[in-house]
Amino acid sequence: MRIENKGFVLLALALLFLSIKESSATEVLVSPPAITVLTEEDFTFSVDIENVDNLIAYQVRLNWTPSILNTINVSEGTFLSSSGYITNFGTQRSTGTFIAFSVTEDQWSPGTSGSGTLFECLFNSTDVLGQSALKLCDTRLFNASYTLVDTPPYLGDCMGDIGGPPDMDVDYWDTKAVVECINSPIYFAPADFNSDGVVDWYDFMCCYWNYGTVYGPGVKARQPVEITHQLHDGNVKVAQGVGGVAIAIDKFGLLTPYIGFSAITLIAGIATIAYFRRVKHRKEKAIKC
Ligand SMILES: [Ca+2]
Ligand SMILES: [Ca+2]
Repeated sequence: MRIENKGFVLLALALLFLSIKESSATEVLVSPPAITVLTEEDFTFSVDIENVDNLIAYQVRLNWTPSILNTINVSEGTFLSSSGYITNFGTQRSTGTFIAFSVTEDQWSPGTSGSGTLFECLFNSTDVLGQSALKLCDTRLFNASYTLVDTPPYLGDCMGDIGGPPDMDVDYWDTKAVVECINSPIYFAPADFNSDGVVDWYDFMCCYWNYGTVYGPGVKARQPVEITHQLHDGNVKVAQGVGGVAIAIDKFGLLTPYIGFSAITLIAGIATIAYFRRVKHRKEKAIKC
C-alpha cells in the first residue's frame, strides 16, 4: 500500500473512532433546542437523555429568565420508569429556576439504559419580547450501583429521630431532612455528606443506598456512583403576536399554591418508601434472629 493511502486509511479510522466515541457519550439536552413563541403563549419542551447506561436516579436544574418565561407544570417523562419499576419524581421551584429529581423506588431494581425523556415542561411566555436560555446545570446522574467505603463519614446519617443529633442509624428522619434541604437557602452541613457545599440529590442518594444501615465497628458505607455526561441547553425567543394585545398577569402569583406541592408530594412518597423499607428491614432482622 502506498504511503499516502495508508495515511488516508488511518485518518478514516481515526474519524470513525471519534464518531463512535461522540455518539456513545451520555448527554442531557433540551428538546427542541430552539423555540420561537408569541407573547402570552403556552408551549412545551422536554429534557431528554441520550446514551445512558444503567441509570437509577437523576437531578437536573433548569434556569430561565423569569421576566420572559413562567413555568406552569413539570411532569416526569417515561424514560426512568421504562424499566417497569415505580419512580418518585419531584421538583423544588423558585423564581427563574427549578430542580427536578427522580429515583427508582426499589433500590435493587436494574437501571435503565438507552435514550428517552426525563421530564416534560409546560411553560408560558410573558408579555415581554426577547430571548431566554433554558440552561441546564447542577445535573447528577446515578448508576444503579454503589461503592463500599470506610467510615467515617457515616453516609446518610445527618440526624436522630425527631430532629435529634446524628445517631449512626440511617432512617426516615435523615431522608426527610435531606429532601427538605434541597434548593433551600439554609445550608444544613450535616446533610452535605460529600462536603461540596450544597445539599442535593447526591446526598439523598447517600440516604437511599444506606437506608436501614446501623453503623458500628467495621460497617462500611455505600457511596453513590455517578455517570459523567454532557449538557446541551435550549433557547426560547418571544416574538410579538400578530394583532395581539399584551395583558400583564402575575402568573407566578397564581402558581404560588402549586410551588412546594410537588416537594410535599415527594416527601410523602419517600416516607412511604421509608416505611416499607423499615418493615422489610425488621422482617429481615427477625428472620436472622
Ligand atoms: Ca440518623
Ligand atoms: Ca452535597
